[in-house]
Amino acid sequence: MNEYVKRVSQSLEQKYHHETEYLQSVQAWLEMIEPALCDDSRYEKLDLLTRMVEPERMFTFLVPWVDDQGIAHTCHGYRVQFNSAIGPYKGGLRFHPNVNTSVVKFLGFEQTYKNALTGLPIGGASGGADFDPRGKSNREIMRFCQSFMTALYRYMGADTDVPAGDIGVGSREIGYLYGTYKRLTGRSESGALTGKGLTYGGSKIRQEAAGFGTVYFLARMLEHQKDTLEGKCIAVSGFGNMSWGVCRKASELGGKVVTLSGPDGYIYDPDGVATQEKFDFLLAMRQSGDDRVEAYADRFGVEFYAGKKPWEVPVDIVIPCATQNELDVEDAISIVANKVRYYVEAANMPATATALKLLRLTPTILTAGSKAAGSGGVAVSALEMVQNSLRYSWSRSEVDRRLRCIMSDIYDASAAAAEAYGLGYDLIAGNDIAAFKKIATAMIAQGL
Ligand code: 2IT
Repeated sequence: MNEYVKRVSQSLEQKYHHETEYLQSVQAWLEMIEPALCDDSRYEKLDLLTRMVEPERMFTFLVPWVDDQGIAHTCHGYRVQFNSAIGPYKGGLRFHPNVNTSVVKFLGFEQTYKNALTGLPIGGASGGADFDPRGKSNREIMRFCQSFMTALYRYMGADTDVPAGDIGVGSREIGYLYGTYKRLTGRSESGALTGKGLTYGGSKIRQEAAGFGTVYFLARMLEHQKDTLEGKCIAVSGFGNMSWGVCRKASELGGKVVTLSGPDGYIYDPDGVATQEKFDFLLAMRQSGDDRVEAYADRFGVEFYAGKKPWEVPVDIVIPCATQNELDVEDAISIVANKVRYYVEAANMPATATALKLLRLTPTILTAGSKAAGSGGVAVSALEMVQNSLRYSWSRSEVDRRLRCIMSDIYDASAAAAEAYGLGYDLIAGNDIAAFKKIATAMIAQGL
């Protein structure tokens, strides 16, 4: 291993040994970008790596709120402003009980490199709270969002830091957050948050973008193999926004998503999640706040496997859409045994380090990482910011066309960088190297 990489990695490990997700994501990336380090002696001279793997700024705040029974609760809120080399901080807010400094730092780190290749001027950020939206009433959600925003509003803004949704934060939460931001600042600053509703500055296709983007990226991988989605079976995890978009676009292109999952287990639908009724049911299931996928099996009379993960199902394509580390080495072994041909990450860091290594090193499986394939959501967020600054709104087909071009460009940049560094068709390394070089160039140009 390169001496400089080793030093940076060891120093992080000493300082942040308890932040496992953050270390896992940074260490995997350091391994990927190593071949590009000898390109420019300034990377080391300016200690660029340290400044690229640690957040420029981060803060935590308390979020007190009162439930419907009048009982007070105190949650912990976070915002990580990771990197501003190429634009204002940009990234989602996650409301989930497992949110902590390690999770928001790993998300902010991945977001920085995900955003870099969209071709739009956005830096990287992430944040959220250890609030559990499960089973909460609408009024409780609103009060929580209002309290959260009173703590965050003075540190964000269209040219500073632009939050959006993530797990547990959808259009309803963005509405309450935006409404509170507007009251606190007295300004209709639509570019301060993305994922807004269509009646007050949101972009068409934003809701679909995460899943559509992943399938557009996958379509380029299939094309490279002179193959198509027609007749392919896909295993998907989760049943949120990302999964919903993947099901819709995959079925439009002739593929069939046969699994969905939740914390309770997974469902297997041999006919595919492929009708409007099923798409709508996913949204209703999500809105119920129950976080159980069994409801799908009850509704459509398909099998439900309690406590199991969908990776045991033999399919052509695997697309993890749920959350970090949802796929471990045993899952990877069954994916290999099932002769899966494409492994495309939609969620952030869905595989453990060993599981990903195993999948990448299996020559019959083509792999793509979430910093490339999972960037459709933030790409359309950036297009939402463009439309807000124009005080204009593009048509669905216009936004969709731009999203498809962006995903295609990310694919090309990843494949080209892999090729240039003699890494063959390693899209994950290619994507990390291309994004690294873009941010490094911007940071060097702007001085220390
Ligand atoms: O992981 C992601 O890209 C997001 N949660 C969306 C971030 C954004 O700013 O739209």
